[in-house]
Amino acid sequence: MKKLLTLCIIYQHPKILLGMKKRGFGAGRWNGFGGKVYDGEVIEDAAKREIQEEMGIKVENLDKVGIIDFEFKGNPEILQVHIFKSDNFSGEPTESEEMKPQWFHIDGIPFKEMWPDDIYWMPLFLSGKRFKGKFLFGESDIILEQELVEVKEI
Ligand code: 6U4
Repeated sequence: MKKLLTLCIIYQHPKILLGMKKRGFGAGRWNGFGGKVYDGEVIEDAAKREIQEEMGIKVENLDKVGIIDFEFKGNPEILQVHIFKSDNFSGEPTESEEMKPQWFHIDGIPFKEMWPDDIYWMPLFLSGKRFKGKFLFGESDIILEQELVEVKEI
């Protein structure tokens, strides 16, 4: 079974906007903004909706830059995360019940407090590349297997 998720990172060079996830899946980690895609919802619309819900801003120009499949050993469910980039938005990033937004300089991205896969694909993200990948996590979210390739189109 495959579950579709979105993940959006606002990138205004030299800073990216991340959020501290306060509850739910990935709580306690800095992450991009996003969540589940509803049945019948266009993936990009789901990303916009989550950004609005999680920090009260509106984004228009989302660029899809990556797709990564995540699997947890012993669990047949695949989380397919569609990763988007945006360089502008309207409104003021505001803390919600789910996320606390914060800007980070790209030389100070808090990888130790992020999902362990982020350190692998973030350099591709920051250099404007597109990518596809697959990560298998074991206990304590240790990476057991990974594949990551740059692609021309997504
Ligand atoms: P609700 O329904 O709000 O309780 P929640 O458990 O908060 O859901 P969800 O599904 O809304 O979580 O969002 C999970 C978020 O985490 C999505 O933006 C995708 C992102 N995500 C999941 N696995 C990730 C991973 N390995 N690396 C990463 N982001 C990941 O950088």
